[in-house]
Amino acid sequence: GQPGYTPGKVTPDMVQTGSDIPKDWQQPQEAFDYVKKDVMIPMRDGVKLHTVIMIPKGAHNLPMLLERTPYNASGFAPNNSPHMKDAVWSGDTDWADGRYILVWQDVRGKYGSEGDYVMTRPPRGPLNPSKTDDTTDAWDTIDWLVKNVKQSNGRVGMIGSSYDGWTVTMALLDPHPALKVTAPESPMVDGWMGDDWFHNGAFRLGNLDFFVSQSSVKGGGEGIPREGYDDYENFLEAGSAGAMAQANGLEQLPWYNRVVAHPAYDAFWQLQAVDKMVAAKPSNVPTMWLQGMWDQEDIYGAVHAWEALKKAGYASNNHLVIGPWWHSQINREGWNLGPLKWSGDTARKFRKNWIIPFFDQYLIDGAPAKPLPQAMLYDPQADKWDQFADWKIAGNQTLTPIYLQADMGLGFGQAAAGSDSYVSDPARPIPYLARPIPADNESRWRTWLVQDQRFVANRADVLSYQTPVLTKSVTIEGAPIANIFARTTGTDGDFVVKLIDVYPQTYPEDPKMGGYQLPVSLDIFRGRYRKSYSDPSPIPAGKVQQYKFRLPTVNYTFKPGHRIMVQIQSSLFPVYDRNPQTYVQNIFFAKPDDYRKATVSIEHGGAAASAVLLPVVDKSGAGD
Ligand code: PG9
Repeated sequence: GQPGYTPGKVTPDMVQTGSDIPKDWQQPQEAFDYVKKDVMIPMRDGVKLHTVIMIPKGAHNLPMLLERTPYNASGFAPNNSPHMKDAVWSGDTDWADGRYILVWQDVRGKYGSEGDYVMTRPPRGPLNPSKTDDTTDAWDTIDWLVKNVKQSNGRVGMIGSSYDGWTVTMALLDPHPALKVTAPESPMVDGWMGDDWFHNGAFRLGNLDFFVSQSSVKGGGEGIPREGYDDYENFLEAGSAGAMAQANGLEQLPWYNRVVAHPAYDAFWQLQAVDKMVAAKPSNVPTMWLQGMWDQEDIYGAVHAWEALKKAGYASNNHLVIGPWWHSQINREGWNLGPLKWSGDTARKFRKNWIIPFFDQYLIDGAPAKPLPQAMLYDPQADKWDQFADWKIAGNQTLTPIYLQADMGLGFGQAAAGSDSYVSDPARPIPYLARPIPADNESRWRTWLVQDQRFVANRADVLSYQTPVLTKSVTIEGAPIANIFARTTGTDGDFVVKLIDVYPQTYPEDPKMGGYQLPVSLDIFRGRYRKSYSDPSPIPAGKVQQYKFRLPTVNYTFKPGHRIMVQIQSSLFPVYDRNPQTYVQNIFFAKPDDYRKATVSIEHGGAAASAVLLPVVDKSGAGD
């Protein structure tokens, strides 16, 4: 049988009268190779910002790497490990090698920090009457750090991607003398022109989720609940962006209300364009401006800030880097971008071989010099980095038009006048990914810019012009410019232009890529802004108009055996809200009746020779 037992007596040690939680629990620290501190750093107005500091044990005379974030400073060291390398998130592993003190700070009003949160808070001035902004907060933080972190050598570097790249950029407007080097990675620089919120005036619908998750609560919030699995259907049924927002309570959010009150590029946007601000107050801090070539969120910022600084005469301390990456992939693994495979982990190698040595040289005594070329851009077809001693800013390049021609041809020669038409129907917008498009599919969102475009090839409202098979390579270095002449029967309309590399039908190096239509550079333009970004005007129905806009900067070679394609369409949904194609005051609030079909005619040849102006370089000589 089973063993029995003797009924026991209750002794005093069995009884707990107080709390099982001690007043002051101390984790034994012997095994830890670092000390982690949570501090509240006072700003000049008394508001305290929550800051996490990780100091390698026994450290002295070490530099500090600072990241200022709205995304929860504590989350950057999420793992309960006694080893600093394992305790930090993977993007910081390579920095946690005992040579740096790591510092993450919650921006004002988010997570553990006091004060009010304002979305990408504008600098002190007309849009911000207070005495603080992210420039003063960075200054005050660095001042406190160098005075209070005794293990430091008094030097600070700042890094961070996206919003955190924006905070780096704001620090550069009045850098504390201890700030010796920075790397804004995919920084948000101009939210209307081409970073997160809009591209050339077309609103990016996914922001509605961001607005809610970011500004409905102090900590981490949720996005908008979805009715169904396919976001194409969800947004189509909702109607306008404003209708989707209203149905989900966004009018409670001050930032949402400011955005929808300013659909055009008025002073609200002009006065927070960071590229203009850094050029007006250029700093001498050595800076690496970095972004992805297929950056699906902030493809505009780094390159425009860098160009503005080069134009202002500050190219010697400002460097441009464009890697073969999706947004913020620099801090993740970079073996591939969707189907494009690289010969190694391009992100980690770049962090280890370039970013860290670049920082070391300014922050660590005796570190070897690490001169950076003016620009480094990945060459995706050659699968290697190119270095440029003089990367040309837009406007200083020689542009070679590649013209739309009859019979859906494309070529460097002008063609006879003609046009091609399609019916653009807002009730059937062109998807940006093959449907269904689930709201939370991160990997498809990250790779949509390299999506094979054959999924739309057979739509009657997508025009695809292509060259014959190339016999010689065509290399472009810089920003292509779309220069489209078109008529529409509507009074407003969007134009999406895609520059595409069409792979050979058979591609033995990677058979799955046979016939692949790879977007090299693409963007959207909202027709009402064709004459002025700040003063939109209706499109005169039936009259040829010019739509000229810059596409994202690339370093790309179309190889022999490939073709170049230019694709044109009038919607890209639901990345971008639909243009009703009837001129209304504010597209956020377009009514169901405003959405009408329009016949769009794209002109070619003659006086209306639609083209994409390509920054072609002759690579037959040695070159960079
Ligand atoms: N792209 C995001 C963002 C940056 C700046 C403002 C708002 C959003 C990000 O990844 O942080």
